[in-house]
Amino acid sequence: MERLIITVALTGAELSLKDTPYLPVTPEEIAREACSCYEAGASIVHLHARDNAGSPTQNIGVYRELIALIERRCHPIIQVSTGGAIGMGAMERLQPVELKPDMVSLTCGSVNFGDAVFYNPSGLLVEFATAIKEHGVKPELEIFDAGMVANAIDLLQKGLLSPPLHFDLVLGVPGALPATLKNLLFLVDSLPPDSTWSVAGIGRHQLSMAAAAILLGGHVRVGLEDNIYYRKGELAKGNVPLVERVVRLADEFEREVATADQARKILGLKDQSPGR
Ligand code: KMH
Ligand code: ZN
Repeated sequence: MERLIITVALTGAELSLKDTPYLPVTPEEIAREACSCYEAGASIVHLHARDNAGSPTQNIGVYRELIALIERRCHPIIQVSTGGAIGMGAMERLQPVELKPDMVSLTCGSVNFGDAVFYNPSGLLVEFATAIKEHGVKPELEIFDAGMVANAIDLLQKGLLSPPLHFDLVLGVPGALPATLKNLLFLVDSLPPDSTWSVAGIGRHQLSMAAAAILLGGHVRVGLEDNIYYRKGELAKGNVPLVERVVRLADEFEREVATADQARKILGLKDQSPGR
């Protein structure tokens, strides 16, 4: 089996220190956490930036500072969110693509997100995919619900995505596709041939979905953005314990963990991001 790529989603945009005191918030904290996770075995860091007040921001300057702080210490694959936070406008969300990070996330459709709606209509998808392609960045296609795979294939057929595609199957968001093995298998079966994929189980499903992906030959995303607990009733003391647990699981199943360089090869990324 291919080596296992571990992505860590460090902080997200929907959580605050009220949810967990272990959330990295300032650029310095996020950068330190990113490199601790890299040392622990994560090869991709999925980034959301925060402003001085700790609120989510897609400001290009804040992302520039955050990426520079990380790259001063360590060299993971940098994946910037274009999802931003619920309620942000399209142009606001798209800003950091101009930094030409190694990867950006691209959610492939609208979806209920608890009581809110994460708004990604087809026109926005075309606009985002066009900008991502023009900047030469590899998208990670975020799939929260089954119909989103069809939307991704539509973008592929429009020539806005370059195969092989990389998907992140996000299962267990309240209002979206539940995190079951059947749903995971169904999604994996519906991906275009030669695609790579990871799974992000939300909340208590993070561990079971990670184990399934290790066994199925997929890749794994963990981190506080998706799950703040280590086990029932016990907060994870940061992202590192969540990454370390996946490394231990992979070791038990004799699946080797990819370094960032090996992950770059698996994903077809250039050695170093251009333009930064
Ligand atoms: N914050 C969520 C609304 C992404 O990073 O691309 C969406 C999100 C997805 O976090
Ligand atoms: Zn995100």
